[in-house]
Amino acid sequence: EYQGIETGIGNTQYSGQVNLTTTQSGSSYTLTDGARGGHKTYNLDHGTDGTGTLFSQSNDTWGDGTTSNAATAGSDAHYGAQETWDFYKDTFGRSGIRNDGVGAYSRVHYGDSYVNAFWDDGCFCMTYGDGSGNQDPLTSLDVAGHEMSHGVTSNTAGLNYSDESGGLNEATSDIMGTGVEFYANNASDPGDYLIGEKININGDGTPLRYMDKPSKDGNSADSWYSGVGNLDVHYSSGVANHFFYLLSEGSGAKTINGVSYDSPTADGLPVTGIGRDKALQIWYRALTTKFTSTTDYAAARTGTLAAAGELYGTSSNEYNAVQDAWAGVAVGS
Ligand code: ASN
Ligand code: ZN
Ligand code: CA
Repeated sequence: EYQGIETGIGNTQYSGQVNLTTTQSGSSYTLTDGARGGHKTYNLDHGTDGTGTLFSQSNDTWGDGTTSNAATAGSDAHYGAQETWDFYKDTFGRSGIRNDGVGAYSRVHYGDSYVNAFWDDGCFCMTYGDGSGNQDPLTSLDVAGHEMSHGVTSNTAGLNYSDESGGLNEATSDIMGTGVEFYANNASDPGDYLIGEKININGDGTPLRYMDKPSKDGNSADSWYSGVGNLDVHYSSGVANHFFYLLSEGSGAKTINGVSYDSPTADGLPVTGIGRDKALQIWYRALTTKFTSTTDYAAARTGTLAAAGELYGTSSNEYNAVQDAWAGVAVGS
């Protein structure tokens, strides 16, 4: 029977109508991405273990943009995996989470009213809940990019998921998830420096996290202080998220894709941004060649400076901006 890689249509909840890479086997189509390591998307249908069933149907148009169609979340998850793969490949030349060309898999509709999404190194897979009450499914692009980036971190620096290294692990996922969102350049979900702005996780339409001024969430740290590593890793991440925003966009008020930001610095001094593309290159090089499991904020400063020096030279604007952005979050001298 015929077997081949196809381009289907996904009617997603968050990203509008998109192209999805699928596979045709005879008269059926599945959410199997033959162009990206065979990444598959499964329906757990409220289960909490195993893989459930691979999304499979007799035509190649998936979901209807609403939660009443199970394949809508499947479309968002498949799209998120596809864009995350392409982001890493096109931005860094990385081929999949382990850089070995092998795809992972996604599972949607995990459990009942589950308000989270997570990467699991054991199954080499990612999982999405449907949310609870008026919260929405956790299948947005930045969440997909965030979760898969935990796999990248595990396979590179291996940052321990506690203390300051845990904050750096979380921030790496927010930074790369944001990179994915900007990379996808989707009109329904344009790039921003907010995390989880689409999923109504707080029930009042506010995002989960803010990179320009992390304390806007009521919990995250804007800047380093002794003891910041005792915070939950999703709050100690604020220091590095703020660093990344400052390095990319600079301090002060700014509007990007219709979202307004304001990013005051800890030292009151201005930071001139070098653009997100260069900031991503610096962070990725540090993650993959400088950071280790025990890297803390002081070492992250040293590592990103070394990366910037190698990429742009130690007397470059980029190198100086890394210094200024860390000073802006009270890290280092
Ligand atoms: N969604 C959460 C995260 O990626 C899951 C966890 O607590 N690790 O941070
Ligand atoms: Zn995370
Ligand atoms: Ca976002």
